[in-house]
Amino acid sequence: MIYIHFVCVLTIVNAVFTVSPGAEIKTNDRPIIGVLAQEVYNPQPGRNSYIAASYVKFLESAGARVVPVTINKSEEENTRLFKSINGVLFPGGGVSIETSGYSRAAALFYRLALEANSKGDYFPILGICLGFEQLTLLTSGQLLLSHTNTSSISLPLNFTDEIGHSRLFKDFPGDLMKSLASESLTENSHQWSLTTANFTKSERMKKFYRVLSTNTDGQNEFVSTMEAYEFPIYGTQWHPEKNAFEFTRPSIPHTPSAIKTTSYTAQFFVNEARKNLHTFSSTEEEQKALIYNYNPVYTGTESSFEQKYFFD
Ligand SMILES: *[C@@H]1O[C@H](CO)[C@@H](O)[C@H](O)[C@H]1NC(C)=O
Ligand SMILES: *[C@@H]1O[C@H](CO)[C@@H](O)[C@H](O)[C@H]1NC(C)=O
Ligand SMILES: *[C@@H]1O[C@H](CO)[C@@H](O)[C@H](O)[C@H]1NC(C)=O
Ligand SMILES: CC(=O)N[C@H]1CO[C@H](CO)[C@@H](O)[C@@H]1O
Repeated sequence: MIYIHFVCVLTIVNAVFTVSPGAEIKTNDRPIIGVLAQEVYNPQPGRNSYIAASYVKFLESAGARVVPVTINKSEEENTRLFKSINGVLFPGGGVSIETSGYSRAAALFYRLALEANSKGDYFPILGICLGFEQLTLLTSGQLLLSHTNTSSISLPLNFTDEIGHSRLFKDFPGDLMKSLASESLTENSHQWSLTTANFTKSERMKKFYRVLSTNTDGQNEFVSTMEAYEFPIYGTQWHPEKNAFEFTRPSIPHTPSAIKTTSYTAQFFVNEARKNLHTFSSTEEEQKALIYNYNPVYTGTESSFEQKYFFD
């Protein structure tokens, strides 16, 4: 391994002291990951918030189970949930990154993750699209986003010189990296972007994140993939989950390399969650929290998501 995360080093050191020499370092092979819900446009009884099912399938496909983080949970409830789960995903969507229930939950999980990781309790976060934008606000404390012409377009990734240090892409096969750099395998569905110029203006962003790839809408270059230097925090402005699980838009690629992009991104993030050892206090509490208590609804005829989970 060329690069070891410093928090990861702390975890390994702890493990070395608690297991006999030569024994396997403890990992969690039953990871449970929280996915943030967000407000719907037209609330109805029982349908105040939703999670697009593609994010759930994305995580499940790599061996994780999912717990929904619904928007009405109190800070106490979410703090308790944080101590029970092994990572959190901030999905894409269309709510405010300043005032929504989604943004409140994201801010709490982000703060708790920084605290936990600083103490050697490895807790990963993946922000996708809106989740990437949310991470940008949480880290910089500023509204750095610019309008871009990037709704429904798939693009190749323009990898930066930093790619050799990347943790996120480290286990991607070489031929897939070549395809990612030359073929349009990453679907973009956003109207706001973090331009490279605005990233560079923010000292906090520059200190915190390594930029792994950029893209352009023809006018402005924007950051499309970033990972924190010292925390297991990752952001993609593109949608790794859509390639395998969403078919509603012609811009979503489904070639074999596109599907591998979904798989390797999911495996990377779920493997990060395997380094976290949080557990629910009882099997009953775990069972009650899992997304298996809800049924996805077919929404592909009326929305850009094939299936959604709805919540109160
Ligand atoms: C980010 O870029 C936009 C231009 O797209 C600009 O209006 C805005 O002020 C920039 N934000 C910062 C903090 O520089
Ligand atoms: C936006 O980008 C598309 C290509 O993805 C292009 O056809 C269209 O003209 C662009 N629109 C503007 C306003 O630049
Ligand atoms: C890729 O990024 C470099 C700078 O990092 C830039 O010079 C080049 O034009 C970009 N290519 C594309 C296709 O955006
Ligand atoms: C039970 C409850 O408090 N429901 C609220 C959850 O949040 C949505 C959106 O903010 C409200 O509309 C519900 O009333």
